Amino acid sequence: MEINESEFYNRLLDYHNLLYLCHRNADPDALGSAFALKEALGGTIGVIEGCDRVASQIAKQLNIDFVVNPADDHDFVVVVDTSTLAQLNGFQLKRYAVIDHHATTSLNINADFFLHRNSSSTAEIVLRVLNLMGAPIMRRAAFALIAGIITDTGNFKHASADSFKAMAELIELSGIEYSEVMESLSSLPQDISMRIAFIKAAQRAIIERVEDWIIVTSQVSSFGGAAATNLISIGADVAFVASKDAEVVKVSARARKNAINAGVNLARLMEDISARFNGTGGGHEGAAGMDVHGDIENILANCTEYVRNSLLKITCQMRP
Ligand SMILES: [Mn+2]
Repeated sequence: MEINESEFYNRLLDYHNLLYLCHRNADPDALGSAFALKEALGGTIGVIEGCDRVASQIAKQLNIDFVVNPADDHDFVVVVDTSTLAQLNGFQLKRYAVIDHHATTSLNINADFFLHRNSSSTAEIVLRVLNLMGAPIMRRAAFALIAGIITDTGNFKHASADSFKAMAELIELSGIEYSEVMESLSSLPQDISMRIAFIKAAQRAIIERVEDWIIVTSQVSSFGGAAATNLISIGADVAFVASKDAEVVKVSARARKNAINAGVNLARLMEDISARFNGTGGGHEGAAGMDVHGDIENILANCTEYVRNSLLKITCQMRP
């Protein structure tokens, strides 16, 4: 049965031993929504398999307790931010409710009741429930809900007016600085050797400008793929990062979408160049790699030259 926000919490008040169940690899929207509900109504948070990287970081920072693969010994289960049973890895649901924002929610069919809204995040629905309850929203719950909204809207790329309103309200209520949450959601790796690899890749970068395109090559001893992605994020259109592993030269490449649209195809590039340097390579248009043999500078110079030709060919064709 479909119900509204105020009915949702009124019904939940009847149960004592609630389990808020998040989908497998729970994201900040699932975990944050479950946590805010738990703080208001009591109960236990359960996640299937575990949390994703960002949700784990939030849980650690806010001291959120959750049970991985919980036992089915609760009076009632509230399935949070989950649209299909498959996302629960076969968890045996008996009496349960659903709170969710996904377009298709097959779990609703057998639920005792469900609250469904087409919002950009479950966190926004939870905020409305808590407001109607008159429940105080404490700092940790607000932080978790803010994190859920930011991640589910893709840093507000897919945000609605309601997402901004919810954010403004949460910030106002809690006094949390927006930048604090952004900091914890930062994509910067925690691993120090990976951060060093990123900085070294930037420090050793050789920059080649082809008209308005920037091609970057660099070398690190490990984390080449992640370092290439990072070079793209700081401004390269196409990046190649090489690492030498005994006699094998490993090259990882990444390209921005606009470079792909302009004719760069890294999968083909890796196949062609690896054939010249006695190795194998392939992947996707925008992300590829190869294991080859030869002089590392010469290999990278070949990569740059190949991209230059791909880009210039397209540019020439487009001229009248
Ligand atoms: Mn969600």
